[in-house]
Amino acid sequence: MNNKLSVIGVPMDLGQNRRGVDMGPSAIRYAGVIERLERLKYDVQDLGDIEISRPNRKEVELEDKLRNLKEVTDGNEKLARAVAEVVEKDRFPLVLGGDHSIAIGTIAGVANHYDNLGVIWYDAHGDLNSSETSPTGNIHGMPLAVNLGIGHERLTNILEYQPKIKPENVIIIGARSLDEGERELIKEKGITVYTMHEIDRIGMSEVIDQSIQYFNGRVDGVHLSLDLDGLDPSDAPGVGTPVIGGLSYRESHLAMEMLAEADIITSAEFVEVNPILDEKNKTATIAVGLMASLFGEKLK
Ligand code: HAR
Ligand code: MN
Ligand code: MN
Ligand code: MN
Repeated sequence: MNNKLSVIGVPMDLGQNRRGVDMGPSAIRYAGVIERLERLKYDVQDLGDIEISRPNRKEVELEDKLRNLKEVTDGNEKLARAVAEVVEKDRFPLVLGGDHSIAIGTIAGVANHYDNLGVIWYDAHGDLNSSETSPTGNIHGMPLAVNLGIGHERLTNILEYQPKIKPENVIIIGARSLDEGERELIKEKGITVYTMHEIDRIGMSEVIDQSIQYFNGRVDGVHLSLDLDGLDPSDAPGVGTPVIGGLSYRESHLAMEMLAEADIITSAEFVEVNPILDEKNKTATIAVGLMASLFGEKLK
């Protein structure tokens, strides 16, 4: 693992309609992320937060059926540039959300440094909607599609290249809430998905083993995009769109430890922590625990 980490916070809550997720980076810092990673002997640089401009209007605005398109685009452009700079300095970018729309910027900043970037999308949702299929107009339900080059041109073309990633290099883990259009896209593109059904049948250990094997020889880097709503709401209550029947803290912890052991993750983001909806910062604390495991913290 790269021993130099750069942490970037993204106080973004405009990709959906519940306020509070913009405080995610503060909650995660409060839960001790920097100190915890420093204890693991990393050179940790905290670059602070990307500035997200608030929409100057009273009512939410839909542009081309997309909520807050301008602000989400602008924020992601800034994030993409900041992340690209980190990668160019040979440091590991660790991005703290913020709603999941920020994966548009994170992956834009990372993907052009690789020929074949693999992506693990750890999430209850597929985030494969576009304005045509989205039931909500919320951009946080679209970032994986955008990274595949599907969606509004202003989003797909951030940093002026597209697509960012290939469908055969994506693995979704934890899915249990997929919209009709998302299912169709998964079929059409042949995207690998481990739904809760498969995870229950074969176990997380096998899921991660298979994922590591699948990526081996196929990709030259792996980005982990971890949406805390992939976890069950009993473990991670502080998220905007909780879905019951999710992954436990234990399964997630095991997944992170196995990824650490395999040493395949080259960039990561932890998103959708909403401290307003949380119980005593439990979700941010769990996020930090998962990050520590991902970066090699061991019990013995
Ligand atoms: N699929 C629904 C939509 O598009 C819900 C998306 C919820 N998204 C997240 N990201 N929290 O995973 O609106
Ligand atoms: Mn998501
Ligand atoms: Mn989700
Ligand atoms: Mn651990």
